[in-house]
Amino acid sequence: MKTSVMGVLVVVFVILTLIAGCAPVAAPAPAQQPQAAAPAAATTTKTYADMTLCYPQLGAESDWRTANTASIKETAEKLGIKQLVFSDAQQKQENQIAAVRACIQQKVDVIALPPVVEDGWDAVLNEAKMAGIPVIIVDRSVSADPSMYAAHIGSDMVLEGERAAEEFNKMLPDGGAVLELSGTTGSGAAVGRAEGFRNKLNSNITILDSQTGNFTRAEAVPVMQAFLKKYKPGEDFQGIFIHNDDMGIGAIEALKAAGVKPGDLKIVSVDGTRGGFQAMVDGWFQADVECNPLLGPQVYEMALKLMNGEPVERETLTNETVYYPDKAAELLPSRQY
Ligand code: GYE
Repeated sequence: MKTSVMGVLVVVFVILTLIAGCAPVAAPAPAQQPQAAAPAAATTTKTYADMTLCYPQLGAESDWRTANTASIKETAEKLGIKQLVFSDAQQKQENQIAAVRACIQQKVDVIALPPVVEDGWDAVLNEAKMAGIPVIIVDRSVSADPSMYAAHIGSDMVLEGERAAEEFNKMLPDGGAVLELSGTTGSGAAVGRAEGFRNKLNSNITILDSQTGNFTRAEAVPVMQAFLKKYKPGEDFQGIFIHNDDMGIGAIEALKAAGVKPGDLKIVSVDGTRGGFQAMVDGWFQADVECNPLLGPQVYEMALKLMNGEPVERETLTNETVYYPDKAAELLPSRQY
């Protein structure tokens, strides 16, 4: 009898111990309290005086780029923003990525990024997103999903290529062959212009060859020299589509040295810089497709909206035109870049 009472007590003890063991050691964390109403500071409208903007410029490869940098710097001064964090990546994506990371570390308010090439931005855009820093893609495009950045402000590069093609269609109605001196490989500007050019070029005009001059004068010279060794101007090709005015100026140098005269070839370039206008005045370019670098005002306006949590346009394309030699001399003095 004594033993069975003991046995029952042992069983009860074991059961109680088990129940106690199963019980959670710590009480569950209380459900997250709803966030208290935002402090007054967060609802106060931010002004330019509060703004730190990061502009990791891609390089200084062309007059277009110089004008773009000037526009960003001058507009910062004019608006009186708190700080512009500017850097020059010398056309190297790794430098640009490092500059973006430094800006994230510094907790800037907004990053405005002109990407040197289209691919390879996902990781760093994600880092900015995680840090809550909005990114405006400026000038060239990126291939990353649009959910990775706030907006894009820049030119319609495909349209620019299409406009160039239409000029050749007009100038070479009976067909012919053209060379293409293209911009930085993998850049939104070069990819878009090449695509647009092929979209609209008449089927009786062939693209004999296409090589990159990396958007610089210096690199365009040897590329044009190599073209001239391989192909006879006027015979093998009648025209050249050049992705920017700086490369056009480099190409002219090589053409002159080879004895080619202004007007011997049909040349269409892109940008509409003073150098491009001069090349039209001198008879080398038959058309210059405008690409506007003066993006500063739009960039800061959008950055301020983003700082204040206001909605922004996802895609802002610059309104552009085509310039011709007939007006070049008259317009040249008033060109801003
Ligand atoms: O056309 C060229 C520059 O991305 C639109 O880059 C820009 C291009 C411009 O180097 O001159």
